[in-house]
Amino acid sequence: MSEKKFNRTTVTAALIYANGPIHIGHLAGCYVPADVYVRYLRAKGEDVAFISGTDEHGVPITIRAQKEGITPQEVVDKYYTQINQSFVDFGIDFDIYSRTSKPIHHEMSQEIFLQLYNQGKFVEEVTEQYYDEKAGQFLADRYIVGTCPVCGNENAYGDQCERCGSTLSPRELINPRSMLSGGTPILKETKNWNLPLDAMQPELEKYVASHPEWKTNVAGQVRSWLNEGLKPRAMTRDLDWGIKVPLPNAEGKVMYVWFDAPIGYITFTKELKGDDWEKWWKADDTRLIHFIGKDNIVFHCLIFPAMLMADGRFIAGADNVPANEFMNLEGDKISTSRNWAVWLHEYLEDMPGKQDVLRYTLIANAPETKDSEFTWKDYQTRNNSELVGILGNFVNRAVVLTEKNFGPAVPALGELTEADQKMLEELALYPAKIADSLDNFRFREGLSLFIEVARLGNQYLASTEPWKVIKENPERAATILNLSLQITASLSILAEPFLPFTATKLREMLNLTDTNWSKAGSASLLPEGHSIQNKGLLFEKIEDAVIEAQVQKLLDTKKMNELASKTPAPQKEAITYDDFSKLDIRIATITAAEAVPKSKKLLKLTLNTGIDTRTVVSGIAEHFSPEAIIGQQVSLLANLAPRKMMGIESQGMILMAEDRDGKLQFIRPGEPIWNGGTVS
Ligand code: B3M
Ligand code: ZN
Repeated sequence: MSEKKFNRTTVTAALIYANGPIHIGHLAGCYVPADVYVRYLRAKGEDVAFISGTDEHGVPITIRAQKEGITPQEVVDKYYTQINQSFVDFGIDFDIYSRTSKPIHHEMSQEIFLQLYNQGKFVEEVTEQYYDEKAGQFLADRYIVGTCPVCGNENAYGDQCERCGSTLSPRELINPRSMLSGGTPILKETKNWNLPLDAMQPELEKYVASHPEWKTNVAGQVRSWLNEGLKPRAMTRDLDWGIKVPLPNAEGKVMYVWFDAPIGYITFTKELKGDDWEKWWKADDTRLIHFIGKDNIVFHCLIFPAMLMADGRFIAGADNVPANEFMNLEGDKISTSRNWAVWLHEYLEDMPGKQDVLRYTLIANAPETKDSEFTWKDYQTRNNSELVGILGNFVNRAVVLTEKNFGPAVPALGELTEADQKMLEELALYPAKIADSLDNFRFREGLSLFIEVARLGNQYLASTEPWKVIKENPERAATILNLSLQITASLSILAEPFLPFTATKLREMLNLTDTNWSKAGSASLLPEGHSIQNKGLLFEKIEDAVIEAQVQKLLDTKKMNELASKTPAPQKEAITYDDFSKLDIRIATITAAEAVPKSKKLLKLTLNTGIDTRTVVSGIAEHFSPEAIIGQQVSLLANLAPRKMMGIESQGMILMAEDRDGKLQFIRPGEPIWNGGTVS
């Protein structure tokens, strides 16, 4: 940690693209740790601004618009609303959650762009860029895909390979193809404004070297970038969705989304703080912390600092960027396109009131040093054995035993035993230990220390047994329960960063108003006679059926994905209308059905065809039981020449559709129609 004295902290959480909902990977990687940290700073009474919002420019937005058949503006409106609501419901307590499409942000971005331009910080360059002639458009970033030169992934984007994490430029892709037309692009000249990161490398090296405290996964990535040698990077694009480049000779140019997006942090601070905003970005005694996922490291540790340095009016780069690795889900990478995710809005609907359970699981498994894994089974175990079994159990016993024996008030504290003293000494150490974990962005460790406090409470109750002592020595029982409630009061303060809903409930139960972090660990948070109120269990056991339903949802997704990856058979040779009109296809009803002896596959069906009653032998015995299909309508190819199967003459053929699994279904009218009705 650097020795500088700070008086306020600007905490940012990544501006996620407003092109899809939030999932647990986003939460575990960025938003939950940011919220834990901010709640902790607030609990210490520090001055903090917690800034986030949606990134509403860039190719990810326009590609989504094309997919959904709506305008980019409609895309960002839809997803901003959804994302914002999920965060509110989940309790991520931003001071502001804004959007980069707002006019104030366009102004701020243009102002900063011009500041760089006027100071001669950009290098203008005419280069050949990929261009899709069919679409009449340059192919920036994600509009171009091809084979990754690093790992061979055939679907790497023009700006990044999602498989190996390499940051790319379109010209590095092998076999590039356009996302717009699928065709091979041509090269065409265009002018762009570059930030000469190569020239800025010494300055950036110095900046990075001044932060030896950065997490190893972050420092490692930054190091490897610097070792490779930074290259100039274009800060403009030939697109029509984005912030217009504010120069006279820049028709059809917008800012690179990674130029304007981080400026969003500054804009939103201004929106939040009004005239008082500048000190949050300019003062020496302001600390800047960016929470992000690992795919955004280079932008926050090198490119944005380079922009700020080039501008010259701001803090030149964050003090820390505690980026996380990725969280996987049930053995597979989380993926929006494969729908392999636990979506926050769905979770909130499926598991009402269980925000803290998810937070707990995500923090306990946070991908702080390496990729981690979310499984529903682990979620259930953490809830049932840790939240219910340890935390909930302790608090419930302390409160219920007190109420039962002494009424809803804190009982008197008598003389302390050696064991009491020892417990209190231990308790007193925890707030500083947890603070040390949180100060150093070790949230998993902080959480497990927090649970140790509840464990300490359970051990204290188990060794002092107030439920037995009460009979002979009510005064002693009063002391034990007084101290148990003091532990509970500490828990209510220490829970705030990790489990905010639970912390609120605890504070209400204990009527506790002064919840500054410095008060935690004290033996005298609750005076004798202070009224308390049981508000019921903190956590409920989660049953197997609930977990199985979630697992089933994922299994269904897996199945859908497998099916989607199979391709339908190619089209057959062309036929004439006359060929087709020779077929006599009509609707008939199955009036009887029976198995064909000695055949696994065949059923003998009797059909009412409207013109006659006839027998058809059909190879569907493995898909349908005879009883189940009597009365059903089917399509019959009626004029297929009769042929014998297993000694039975079949007079026609029933039309079936086969799904990707090879399962058969009848082709039949949506509503019952008359037998004999023709299909043409
Ligand atoms: N929108 C990437 C993302 O959503 C990007 C982050 C911007 S942070 C300034 O993952
Ligand atoms: Zn790759």
